Amino acid sequence: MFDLQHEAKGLVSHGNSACAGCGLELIMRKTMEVLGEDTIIIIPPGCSALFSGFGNESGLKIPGFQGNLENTAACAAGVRAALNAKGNTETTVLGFAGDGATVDIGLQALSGVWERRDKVMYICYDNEAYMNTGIQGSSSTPYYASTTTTPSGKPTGKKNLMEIAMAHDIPYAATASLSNLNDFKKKLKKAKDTDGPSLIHIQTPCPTGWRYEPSKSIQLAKSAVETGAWILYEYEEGKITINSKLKDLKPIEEYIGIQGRFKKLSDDQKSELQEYVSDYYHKYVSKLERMSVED
Ligand SMILES: Cc1ncc(C[n+]2csc(CCOP(=O)(O)OP(=O)(O)O)c2C)c(N)n1
Ligand code: SF4
Ligand SMILES: [Mg+2]
Repeated sequence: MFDLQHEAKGLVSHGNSACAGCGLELIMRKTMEVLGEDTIIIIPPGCSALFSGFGNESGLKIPGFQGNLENTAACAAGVRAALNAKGNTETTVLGFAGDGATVDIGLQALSGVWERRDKVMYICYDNEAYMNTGIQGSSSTPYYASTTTTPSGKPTGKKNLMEIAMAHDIPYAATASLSNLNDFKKKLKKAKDTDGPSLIHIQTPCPTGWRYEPSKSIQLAKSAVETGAWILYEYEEGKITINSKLKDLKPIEEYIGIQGRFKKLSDDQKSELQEYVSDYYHKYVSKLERMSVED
């Protein structure tokens, strides 16, 4: 799957303690491949801290540090301001945070960066729960997914991070999927080159938290897109492009059937989830299309 020669020279260590099959590790490798070594990374606590490291060891060959769960964006803004003061507007400053650190606990700091137009790139890797501390539900956990705090299935849907970014009218925001690495890399490049704040929100299959066989991560990322559970689109200087406009959605069973987090659902609940996902997909895509026509 990888160009091994390139990987050998890569910026991510080959030894790290991510679980087998972890989607996050592949996201980190692709991110570093595109951004390169002139990058400073801010990582909060969470599974991504497996890469910022412990003590004086790090899994990344770039400068960076681990902040707190609530202040990734604020730390990144501070680094940006210091670089700017030294006349360096080129180095990429990257906040790289999980869903809990983004849509729940760090949202206020992120809103500040977006409102001030700080040139900070932000990636939210969304494994749809607080995984590192034991799979607690976050506001990005999807409808009916079981977590340790929603054992019989989350009664509400995901908070829409892209809508929040678009409400701030930031210059570049996009969703991405591990099932399309070329699309992901293209979006990383655009986000890096944006003169102002940029966001990539990427769904992150997590074998441990979603409870599936580790070899199925890419298959799951693909089914999430094909069933309409994860929608690919970009918001670029106010213009919307839908990258996963589908005529027919695949049945949600293809996505949820191999994940333990949905295994307790009754047939009625599965039908309800099917209706919820299809409805959301069609209504949301129509809304995005209306927004792009109005531009
Ligand atoms: C304010 C605060 N609350 C709780 C914690 C404990 N904590 C550390 S990592 C973590 C999980 C973070 O979840 P997420 O951002 O989704 O990243 P993931 O672990 O899923 O990769 C939590 C709750 C903390 N460090 N700070
Ligand atoms: S818990 Fe999930 S996201 Fe965290 S390292 Fe394991 S597979 Fe990756
Ligand atoms: Mg998470």
